[in-house]
Amino acid sequence: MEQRMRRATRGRVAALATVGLMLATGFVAPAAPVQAADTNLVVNGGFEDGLANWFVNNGNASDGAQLSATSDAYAGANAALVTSRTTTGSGPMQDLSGKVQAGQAYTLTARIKYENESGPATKQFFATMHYGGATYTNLVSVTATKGQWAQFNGTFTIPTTQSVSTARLFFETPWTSTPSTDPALHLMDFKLDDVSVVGAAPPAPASKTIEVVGKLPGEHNPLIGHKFGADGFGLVHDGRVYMYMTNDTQGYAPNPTTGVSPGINYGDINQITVISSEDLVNWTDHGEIQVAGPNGVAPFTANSWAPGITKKVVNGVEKFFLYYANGGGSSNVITGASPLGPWTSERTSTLIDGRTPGAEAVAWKFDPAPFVDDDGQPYLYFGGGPASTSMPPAERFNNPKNIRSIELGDDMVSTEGTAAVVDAPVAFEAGHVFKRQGKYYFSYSSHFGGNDFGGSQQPLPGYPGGGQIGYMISDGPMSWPKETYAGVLFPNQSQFFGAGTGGNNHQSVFEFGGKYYFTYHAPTLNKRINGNTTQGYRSPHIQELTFNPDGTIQQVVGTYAGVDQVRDFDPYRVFEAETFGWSKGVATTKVDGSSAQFGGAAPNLVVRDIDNGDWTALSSVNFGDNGAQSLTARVRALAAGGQIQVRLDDVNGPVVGTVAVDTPVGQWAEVTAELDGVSGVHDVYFTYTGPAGVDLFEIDDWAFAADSLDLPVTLTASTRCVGGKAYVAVQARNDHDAPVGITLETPYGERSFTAVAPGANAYQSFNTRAESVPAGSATVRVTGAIGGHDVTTVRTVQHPAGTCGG
Ligand SMILES: [Ca+2]
Ligand SMILES: [Ca+2]
Ligand SMILES: [Ca+2]
Repeated sequence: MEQRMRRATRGRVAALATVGLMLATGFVAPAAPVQAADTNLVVNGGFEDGLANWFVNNGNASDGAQLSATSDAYAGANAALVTSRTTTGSGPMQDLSGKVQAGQAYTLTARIKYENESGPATKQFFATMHYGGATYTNLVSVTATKGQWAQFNGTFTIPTTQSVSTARLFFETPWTSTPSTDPALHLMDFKLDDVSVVGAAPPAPASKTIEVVGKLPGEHNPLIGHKFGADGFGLVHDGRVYMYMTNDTQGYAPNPTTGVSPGINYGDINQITVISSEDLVNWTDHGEIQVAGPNGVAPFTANSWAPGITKKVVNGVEKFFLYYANGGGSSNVITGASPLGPWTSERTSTLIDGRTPGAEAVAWKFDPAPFVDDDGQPYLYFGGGPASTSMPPAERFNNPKNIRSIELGDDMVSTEGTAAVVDAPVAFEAGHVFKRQGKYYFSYSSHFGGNDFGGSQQPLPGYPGGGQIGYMISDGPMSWPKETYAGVLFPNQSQFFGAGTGGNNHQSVFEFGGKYYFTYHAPTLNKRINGNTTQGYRSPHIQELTFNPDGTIQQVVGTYAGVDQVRDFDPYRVFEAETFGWSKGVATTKVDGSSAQFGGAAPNLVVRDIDNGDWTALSSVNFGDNGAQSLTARVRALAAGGQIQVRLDDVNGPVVGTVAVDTPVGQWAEVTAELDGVSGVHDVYFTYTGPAGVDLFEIDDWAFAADSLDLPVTLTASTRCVGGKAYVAVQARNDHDAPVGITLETPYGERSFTAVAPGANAYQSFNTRAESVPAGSATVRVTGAIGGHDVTTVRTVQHPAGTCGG
């Protein structure tokens, strides 16, 4: 094997820096190494999917070529054709980073052909790996005869010392510095087909699962403990609160050994995380919306920070409009058919950018927050960052005039008119508006001060300090002079959560069930993972918002306790297993198919990374007076011997049922367990047990079944003779502790009774209009309520034959 170094014409320092970063996370074997079968690491090696997964080697700036599909294939319908090569290294490339491993041996095969008439009779080709920087290694070579398919077929072993965090396979001709002096010899076109690299399966990616209990039982902040989420924006719809958040988990990469992740990199974030709750304590994970980036809903945007959402009926259809910051330079919107999508982009360029009238001087055209007024007129608030340097430093700090309000079009995806200044004191970012009792409230995050102002500046008396949430009260949604400033709504979160929790914040306000709530973020989960050190990964929090009689707001105090649970959890339905009050050691992942609870348009997730000792829990579940009879779970066993224990009120509480996950490994199935003595209101812990060191199973959804609810009733039926006719007499005594309705049905007629009191009878004697009646039965329907549930009990009662005068 020949190894050589080349001069990288650019990017070497950056590439090496990346290698260093990746080294910290990439090289620790999974906890339970399994001898996996050899795997082909090349995707679309036969080019039957066209050029998918292939591109032209671009390791040096001078590299370049045209890559196309050709029907002149060695096998199948397609091969790749490379033309217009500018260097000997200019050839088809596929990225195998994260797949090949140091110290492993691989077998490489491929077919190659060249046909240029002016080319040599034979030509050597290399399959080469670019390990980043200037490190290239020729793996396998073949000498082809012009016009014939030649076969690469060889093995290579990656040295144990080789960094493979960047590993890109490509095909080339032998290197020469000035190939253009004889292009027919060095830069010929060639065709490639049937590429494979077979060897050990790729290593499992490092786990992102949060192993600590990040949300402590009994506490309601942070909202979730199994992932991060920042800049939360609350939307109330159809009895649920939806929280849309910047996906801080996207770049989270804890070192497998130290557990510490590199600091957050906002530039990595192009997804928005969605969770929802009907009680503000048990939150369902709806996963991430791939908003931006090449595979995003709006691929013309790169980032998706600081979401803001609202709903509006447009052309008779209720739609959901999700606004977000495309980095600092612009803002955009995507449209949802429901709060959970599906999502589409009605635009092909950003909504707010340097062309937006009135926004030209705004440094950061980000943090878009929508607001729809009672008359249906929509507005958007956005902006932030350092103010114009043309201002005197003190004014620049105190009244930067860097936030804007603008009218949205009726379609919600366009703006109208010119943006107006929001003159918020010491404003920096995170504008938001809500309306209460005819007044408009604008809140925002204040500047941290420092070097933006050519020296330290002091806020004017009454103005907010650094990194606080201030607010203003106005009579109009577009009128925000500095005089409308009303004070600090929320100090910096570090005041409440201590060391390591400072930094930026971003708030929203929503009304739910007659109360107002304030959302903010704090890196409290990050802090619980790493002690007092945090790396900037933020978590969503909620506190109640309380108003004074004059409409001003009482300053919010951040607590781990959070807000009260607004209603008990109803267990008697199918609900997603990715719904947690609290959890330990689990993660979630999106799966194909729709949600059993939220319907066909909604994404569905499952709970994964379930190890022995992990658990999930629900807060304040109401089983009713009659209680639960069974629990059914939809599960996929991943190992034999897994169990789900159902416990009440504590992770070590009494076991009231055990579900054996004894279904075939790898298949989704339903498992059920009988429950014993579960009634009333309890926290419910699902504790997971089984063999150590392996993932036990995944869970999709749960359903509790209530004890069969029967209304107690005592029935009698007899026959008698009146006036020469046979009668069937039916009597039903209400043995329930509340009034019930009773209907008595016979072939000879029926009669209904309402509100039959406890202990009272419903009685009717039905005339058969015959001298005799054969033995038969009557049907009795009893309707009433048990533990708040409407119940109908249907019973039958036999009567004997009867004859008059016989
Ligand atoms: Ca092929
Ligand atoms: Ca786990
Ligand atoms: Ca699910």
